Amino acid sequence: MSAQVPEKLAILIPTYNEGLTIAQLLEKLGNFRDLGSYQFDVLVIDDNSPDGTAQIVDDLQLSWVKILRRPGKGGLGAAYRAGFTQVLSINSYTHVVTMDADGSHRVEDLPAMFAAIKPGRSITLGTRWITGGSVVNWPKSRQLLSKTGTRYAKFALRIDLNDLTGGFRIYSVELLKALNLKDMQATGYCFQIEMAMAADLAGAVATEVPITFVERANGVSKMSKAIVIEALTQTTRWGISRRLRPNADKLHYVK
Ligand SMILES: Nc1nc2c(ncn2[C@@H]2O[C@H](COP(=O)(O)OP(=O)(O)O)[C@@H](O)[C@H]2O)c(=O)[nH]1
Ligand SMILES: [Mg+2]
Repeated sequence: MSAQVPEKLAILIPTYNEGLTIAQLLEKLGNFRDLGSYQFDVLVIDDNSPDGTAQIVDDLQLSWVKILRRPGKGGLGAAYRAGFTQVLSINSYTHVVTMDADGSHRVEDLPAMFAAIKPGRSITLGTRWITGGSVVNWPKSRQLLSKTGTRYAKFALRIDLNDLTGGFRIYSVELLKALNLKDMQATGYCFQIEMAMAADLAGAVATEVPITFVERANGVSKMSKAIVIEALTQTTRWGISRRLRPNADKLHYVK
């Protein structure tokens, strides 16, 4: 299947206390946008960050950047679902990119990801754990957690992908419109696993692109024990439910 050039993209960036990192990322995206090869807008989804992230973004006064202000910290999954709903209500996008605000997902990797997009229902996954992919400055403990998490999800959900917890992705709008986003359950980071599973149930073509993940130089990680426990519990539940009731699962996630 040949690749599809994205016509108009929305880039979603969830933020919680990313005042130290977001301006730098938007500057890089702005330079990339100025090259003119791709048309995109950015939606920052901020959970009322106490460090004033939303105000910092506002003050930059970039016409191509909008902010979705949410009342309080509600988790990554909830933030992304709200972001998807907002960009899908604007009928001009063909693809939606998701990326972290802290610089871990490199703008330099976007062209290769764009080039890999397949037509129709598609998900393009920035992947650390394949040949050509790598991580920089990530503690061994986090590497182990990420690799183990993916391995477990791969086994539990029977999805043959190599980075199920990563958040650097491109979804076709065609795929997102086919999903029951409002019926998704994940609050935290296991949202990434749930979306990969839903894409699989919707018959999406999945393409893995090797990326270099660079650990943040500023700000702090929002990863927590609660997020890990939710991921473990939910993945186990989804795995059991996929085995016991595969059709019910499909009806739950796919319109
Ligand atoms: N809006 C919103 N963003 C979040 C929340 N939790 C994490 N994020 C964002 O999700 C991205 C990944 O979080 P990060 O702390 O870097 O996680 P790590 O890379 O796994 O250590 C960053 O852009 C965070 O600001 C949340 O509850 N709400
Ligand atoms: Mg990070």
